[in-house]
Amino acid sequence: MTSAEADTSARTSGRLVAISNRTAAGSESKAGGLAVALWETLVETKGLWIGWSGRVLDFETARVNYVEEEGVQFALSDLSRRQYDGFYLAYANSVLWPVMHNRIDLAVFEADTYRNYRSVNEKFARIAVQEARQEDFIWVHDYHFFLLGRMMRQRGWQGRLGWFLHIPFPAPDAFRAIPQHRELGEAMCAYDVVGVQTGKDLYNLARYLEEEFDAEELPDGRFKVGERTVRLLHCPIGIDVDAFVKASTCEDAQLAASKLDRFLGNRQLVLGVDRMDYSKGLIQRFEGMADLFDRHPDVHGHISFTQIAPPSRTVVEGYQQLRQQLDELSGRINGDYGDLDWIPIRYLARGYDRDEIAGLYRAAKVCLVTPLQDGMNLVAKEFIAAQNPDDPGVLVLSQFAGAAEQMNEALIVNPYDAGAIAEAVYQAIHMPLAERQARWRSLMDGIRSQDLVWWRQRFLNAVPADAEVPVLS
Ligand code: ADQ
Repeated sequence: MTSAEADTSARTSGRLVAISNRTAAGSESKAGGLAVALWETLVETKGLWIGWSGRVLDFETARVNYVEEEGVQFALSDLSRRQYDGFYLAYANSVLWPVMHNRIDLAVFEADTYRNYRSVNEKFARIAVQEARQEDFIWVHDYHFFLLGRMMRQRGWQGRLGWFLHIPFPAPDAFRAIPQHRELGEAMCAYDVVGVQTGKDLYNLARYLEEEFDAEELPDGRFKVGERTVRLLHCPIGIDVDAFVKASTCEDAQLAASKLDRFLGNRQLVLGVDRMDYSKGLIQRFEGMADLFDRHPDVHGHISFTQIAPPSRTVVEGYQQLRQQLDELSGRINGDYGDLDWIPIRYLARGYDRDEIAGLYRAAKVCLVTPLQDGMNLVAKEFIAAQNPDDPGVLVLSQFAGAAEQMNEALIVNPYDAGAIAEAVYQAIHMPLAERQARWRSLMDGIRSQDLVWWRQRFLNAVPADAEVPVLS
């Protein structure tokens, strides 16, 4: 245990109580990003994880199902169809997600969906207050739960309460486009600590609170907002680096890489791995590749661009359209540039497991991570962790991914600029070994020193040991 960890466990005696929409209950390995970060502390403190069971029922229920795994308690609750549609699909993913990713044009504002958002926040606030003990530390996750902390306070919770936002906090005017922004903004201040991914998010959030609620920065760095004080923290999420290093050479990884090899022959692999989401910049990326084929005929037949993008949130408008656009665009590019013995773009609309993905990262000469807007983007970090130190690949990274604040040695591009993507890929495939190694080494040092445990500790250390008793209106 490092001294930072010892410090934290002393300050946070009591359990960790995590609250997130999805939990790791029942998943065989607790390997997904958030689960890795929280799991260790949950096991150590015999903690509690509260969230949605994953089930949607025809009726509303207040029932809580308890599951125990390795001493960790899960308190899970089902959602009714109306709650799932209104809270999850409509408000969280058709209002908050697009607005926070600067796509106000895609937001669908309908008054009654907010009612469901409130009711699901209320449901989990009630469960949290019922299950948590005064000495516990409650750590709420993501945009699904802006209101939950305030609702807990209103139900009498006086203990420590933190919230981490995994997605960007946009410029104040964009956030103001949400009709209920003041209620969301005020509710945020019921948390003792609000964590965001980047310095830019922190700047936007502080400005919003200053402009909207006359928030004042105190000498100790906390913000006074009305009767509350809240610590705003920039806390970039990292990955479990060793797990990815190990995964990249495991049997499943090698198997995936060798399957790919049969297809590639001696062509160089340019790889993209994303959830199919409009924030990930897939259309612009495909256009960037088309531009590369246009500008640089010498790469024809020598590289293969493979994009892995499993569909997500398929019933939300905007996502179906994206699928169709990608189908059309990849067809057009292959039609325009392909040859009897060369398919320029391979686009696989399905997911692969973590080990297989790690094997593909390691096989890639270039990885394209070009979101139009992204809280962090873990693919950028996973790609670096999975590289062969003797012959590392090159990361092409959007300036609008949160990860760009930490990963300067990547080739940073404007994801809207097809020409810039084209030239960055061209530069990457011609980059001399010594330069690739130097860039990779410093990127690897960075993701190692600010990994997943570092992120967790940074957040927990920011929580005041003696969180104040809140004043409620
Ligand atoms: P996401 O938007 O889901 O997360 P990201 O950070 O890229 O995005 O994480 C995706 C995870 O899913 C990665 O671990 C990746 O390996 C995996 N993944 C992606 N595509 C996959 C595929 N095709 N098949 C299999 N696995 C795939 C949100 C925010 C991000 C923030 C994270 C964590 O939007 O900005 O980095 O939370 O805070």
